[in-house]
Amino acid sequence: MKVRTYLGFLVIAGLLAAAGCSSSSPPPTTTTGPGGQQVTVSLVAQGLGFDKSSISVPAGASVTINFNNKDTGIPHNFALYTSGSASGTASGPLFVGPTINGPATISYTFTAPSQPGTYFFRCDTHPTTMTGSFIVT
Ligand SMILES: [Cu+2]
Repeated sequence: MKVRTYLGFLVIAGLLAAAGCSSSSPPPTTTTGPGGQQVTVSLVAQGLGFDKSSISVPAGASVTINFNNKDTGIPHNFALYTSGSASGTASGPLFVGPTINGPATISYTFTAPSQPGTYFFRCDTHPTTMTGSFIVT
């Protein structure tokens, strides 16, 4: 009788501990929906420069860059790298858009990195003067 009561207590205590554990530490979840988000960014190249020094998008988003090269007779593009410097040195091309001669427009579409962080974009024709930060949130 006495032993039976003690065992019952142990079972109840075990159940409480298990319930408490599962409710206090839920499994980690990443909130990237299926297909990700859709983001459209406009980027103008004019006077050998971009109109933006930084572009910010959600991680894993489907990104469309509506690129407008307004420089007559001058080729520009948009290219995304894992990292780079103000002198234009870049590593790890993630996306390289076709170069177009201005005046012209083009739409670049690619998937943003799934890892948040600060990446690097530039015009490959003018890698020291046309650069910016590509921020993934
Ligand atoms: Cu350029």
